[in-house]
Amino acid sequence: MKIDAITLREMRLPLVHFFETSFGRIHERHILLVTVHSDGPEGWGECVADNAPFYSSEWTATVWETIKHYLAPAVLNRTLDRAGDCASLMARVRGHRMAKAAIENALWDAEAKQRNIPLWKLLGGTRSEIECGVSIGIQDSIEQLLDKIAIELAAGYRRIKVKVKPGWDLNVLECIRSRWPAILLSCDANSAYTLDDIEHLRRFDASRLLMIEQPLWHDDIYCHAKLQRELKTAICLDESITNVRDAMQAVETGACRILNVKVGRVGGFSEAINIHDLCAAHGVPVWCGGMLESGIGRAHNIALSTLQNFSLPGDVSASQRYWKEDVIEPEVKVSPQGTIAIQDVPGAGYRIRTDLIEKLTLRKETFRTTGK
Ligand code: OSB
Ligand code: MG
Repeated sequence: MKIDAITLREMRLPLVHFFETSFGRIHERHILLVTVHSDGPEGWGECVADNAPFYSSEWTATVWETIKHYLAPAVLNRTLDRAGDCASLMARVRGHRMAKAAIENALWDAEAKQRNIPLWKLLGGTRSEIECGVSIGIQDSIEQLLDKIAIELAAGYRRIKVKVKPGWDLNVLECIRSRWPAILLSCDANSAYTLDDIEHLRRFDASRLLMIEQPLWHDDIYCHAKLQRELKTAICLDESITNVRDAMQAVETGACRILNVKVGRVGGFSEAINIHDLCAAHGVPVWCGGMLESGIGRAHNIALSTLQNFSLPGDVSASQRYWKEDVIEPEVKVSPQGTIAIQDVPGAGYRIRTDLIEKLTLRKETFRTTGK
């Protein structure tokens, strides 16, 4: 396919409920969307960067400028056999993985439609349904958190993950465990602890968690390996893994026993598949993380979750948990058994509500090279 133009837009989507992690509380998302225009059907991609550099150093402003000045020019007017080929065209730009992923994933979407096959099949997926978990933010009180968990369990979700931070951790986990002794339960610290907290973190073992996600620094692997040796609970890395070499280091040093794959964090589907394959070869299970995506990114996460070694429930849940109205049709629905059924339709499997997206758009720019 020949890439004729790229449209970048920013849309604002208010969350149904605020979302709080150890690094802060948000009430809405500013989401950048990429549309790739080629000689065939157009492709859509979502950038998972937030509008503040708290989860990662990338944020909406850096993504916008990087795509405009470097990534779009690197791929415009190029002809690609496979969407994944764009990675080498963009490799001169260091980092900026979330920006790169938005472009690469839009190309995968276009390629799947052009080949008239489902995106999940193009990615190498095999599942006909995926298992869903939920990520529940820090609440104003433990009672509110327990109420939320009860609602999600009644809806069928198969794994509950709660956000933790110093002061909102052991007490919370103990309350959850005493009320629900047998559920799959994990927690995510988003880097809220240090190695000085080893004794404290050891006490998490009593809650029999499936995993503790990213307890230490966002860019660390070495100290996680030290910590993992001291804990019974499996560590899962999220922030620290930005490419397949990070994954190799984490797996081979024993820094984690489970890995969270977020396609945006690792620079696109190709690298996500590389990490999936590496972990499969080492017998390390992975699951698909979420970044409060709109339906466009959510559909991509669903497709990725169909790969064989995505063997634990992901943070892939129903549209209505996040948005009053999603930008895709039908919106993502989860069955009473806590699963999403995979559709056998070409592309990402959902219709994009361009009228609604237009209404939510704050700014929009189309890049093309002229005169060639
Ligand atoms: O660490 O997994 C995380 C949301 C924003 C930033 C980081 C994380 C999260 C989540 C939400 O946990 C997962 C979801 O999309 O529901
Ligand atoms: Mg996480």
